[in-house]
Amino acid sequence: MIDFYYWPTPNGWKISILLEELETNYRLVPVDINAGDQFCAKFLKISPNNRMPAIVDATPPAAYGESPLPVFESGAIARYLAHKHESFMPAEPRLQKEVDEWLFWQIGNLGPMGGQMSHFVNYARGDHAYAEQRYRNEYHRCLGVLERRLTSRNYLVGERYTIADIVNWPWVLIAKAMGQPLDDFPRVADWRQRIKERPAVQRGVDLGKEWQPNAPKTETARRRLFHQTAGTTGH
Ligand SMILES: N[C@@H](CCC(=O)N[C@@H](CS)C(=O)NCC(=O)O)C(=O)O
Repeated sequence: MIDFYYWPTPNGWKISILLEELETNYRLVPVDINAGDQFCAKFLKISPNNRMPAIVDATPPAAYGESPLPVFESGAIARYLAHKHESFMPAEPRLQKEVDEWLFWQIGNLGPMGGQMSHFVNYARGDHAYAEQRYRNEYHRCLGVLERRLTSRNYLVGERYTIADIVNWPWVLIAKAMGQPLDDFPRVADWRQRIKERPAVQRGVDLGKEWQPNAPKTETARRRLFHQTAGTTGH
């Protein structure tokens, strides 16, 4: 059984979608990031960067030893689960290398740029025109990178739906809501729609939506989420 530490955000959806695609059993452990759950000592032992998603696999493959296996960072979790289940990861080393490229690209580019854009578009108070434009441009640039990649293929790697698509997709799902219509990126728009139609993807995105996972409402919550330092604590 896998314990899945989760809150319904694009980074959380990467793993809720993958778990649903794998049709594997998991136990959901909500990590309310607006309430400060990510700073609880028990969670920090699993995910030292105070970020979800994370998992603990009580029954890892024998090569990992018998004790429960914690994994943090969505890219590491996706690779671990794909290898464990031998799914959504091609067998060919050359294609595995390409999956890794697009997975690391998401973690280092689309995710952080989209995340900062979301911060300045949705949450920052006051006027931050330079920062907002900077991240809008970077997000737009990243969508252009995806558009070029998808020009001659339906999925990011090898004509098959892999974890490279699964980790990138949630950060494209939210494009329109962040004020970035996909008109400039027709191949990305088609890819987004193709993946959105998968029942497991819909189940993954719906997971926990009844928790009202909206932006922090109190000043304390805003400070905890948006003004973090090494000294920030939870509840
Ligand atoms: N690089 C990390 C990013 C995870 C991340 O940023 N998670 C956010 C929610 S989308 C979070 O847990 N935030 C809690 C906080 O900021 O304290 C991953 O891909 O797993």
